[in-house]
Amino acid sequence: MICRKCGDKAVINMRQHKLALCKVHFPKWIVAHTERIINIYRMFKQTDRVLVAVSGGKDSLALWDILWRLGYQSDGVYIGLGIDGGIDYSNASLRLVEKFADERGLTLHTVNVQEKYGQTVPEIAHRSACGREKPCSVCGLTKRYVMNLSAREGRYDVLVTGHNLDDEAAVLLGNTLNWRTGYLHRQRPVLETKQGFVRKAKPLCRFYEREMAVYALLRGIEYMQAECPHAVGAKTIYYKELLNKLESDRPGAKLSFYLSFLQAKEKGFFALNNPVVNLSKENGADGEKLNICPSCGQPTSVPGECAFCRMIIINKLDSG
Ligand code: Q46
Ligand code: ZN
Ligand code: ZN
Repeated sequence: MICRKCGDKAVINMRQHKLALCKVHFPKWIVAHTERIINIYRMFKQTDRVLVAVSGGKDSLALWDILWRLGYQSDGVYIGLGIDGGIDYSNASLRLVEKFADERGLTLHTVNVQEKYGQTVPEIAHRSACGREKPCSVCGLTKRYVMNLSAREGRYDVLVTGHNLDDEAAVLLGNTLNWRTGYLHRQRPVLETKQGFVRKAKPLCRFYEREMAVYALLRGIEYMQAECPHAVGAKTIYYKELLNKLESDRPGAKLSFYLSFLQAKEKGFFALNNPVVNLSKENGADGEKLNICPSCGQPTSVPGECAFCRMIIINKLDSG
């Protein structure tokens, strides 16, 4: 297998694009293709201030590296969730993110959930009914809340995350299997800014996970190889395995599943006249009137304290 651009030995064959590239041309292609994706979906402009949510994993660090190479004004935010799992997961991830930012002279903001809100995410989850078994729903709520707050406080124009095609296709499969039309309506590469919710974008949404792994390797990016200990048994992992089986029989199936979905949305499928659209809370459903949380000033779909503040207040009462 040889590189289509120079004829050298290829390091990757992207069968969905019928494109094999070498160790020099593949990273360059990733950077250029990311810029195309940013422009196709009008995610942000060169003059925008971009905040990258970095976890220490390959995708978010690769994304930050790409944006830095493209010359975007990008800072990072790392959220210390306080997950240990026997491998000091959160602290080890933070060290890798700090090293990455130092090496490139980039600005990193860190938010330690325990220091700021009094408890780690597993501790909050342990006390709240919804998180007794797994802390993931508490974790997701906390991350969305802190990311939005950090982007607003820092006056960033857009918040970007490292979700790749495998992530997006797995979420899409889960939502389709259950016909969660509200979530299908909201699943997009860009969520516009709205009443206190910062604009969000996913510039890696058309890259396969394995492409980002090869990119990180070729760029020498040190990332957290271990999965979060709480990810074991997650439904999205199962959906990813199913999609990988499909992909190995039909190269390109994953990409076409996702892109056909986006095209269908452009044609008006999953449009607003669906009464269950309000099921999706991310950035608030379109047309939904948002309220302001009296405790923290962040937007919320229900009157009174937002879901995050309610969770923290109830936990403090329980532990006090
Ligand atoms: S970090 Fe948090 Fe994930 Fe760990 S606790 Fe679950 S949601 S698995 S992306
Ligand atoms: Zn080449
Ligand atoms: Zn609040």
